[in-house]
Amino acid sequence: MHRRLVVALLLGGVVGGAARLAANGPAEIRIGAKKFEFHPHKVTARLGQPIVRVLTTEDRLHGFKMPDLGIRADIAPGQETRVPLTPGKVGSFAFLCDVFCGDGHEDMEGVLVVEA
Ligand SMILES: [Cu+2]
Repeated sequence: MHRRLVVALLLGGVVGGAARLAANGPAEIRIGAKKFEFHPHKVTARLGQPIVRVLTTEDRLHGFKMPDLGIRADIAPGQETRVPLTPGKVGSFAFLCDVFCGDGHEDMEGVLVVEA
């Protein structure tokens, strides 16, 4: 009798946890791109907590590259580019535009800070 109650409580906990995860989902971090900046250019995330970068552009095609994490994507006008990530290590990770977009292209960069 007692044992059945414990099992029921455990199952209830698991189901409840799954529902909460589904309801919340990964945190969305919106990053806009335009000549020649990302805004915000500094974003933060927590170690082990899933995020989705939602990338948009206000003017033309840009790129989104994170060399340290092996991530790259296009940011095209009129679209949202969704880039999921579950940070696996603490630190600062640069992102940059890798589609030449004009004279200030080389300065178009930002940083993702992953905190413990
Ligand atoms: Cu560029």
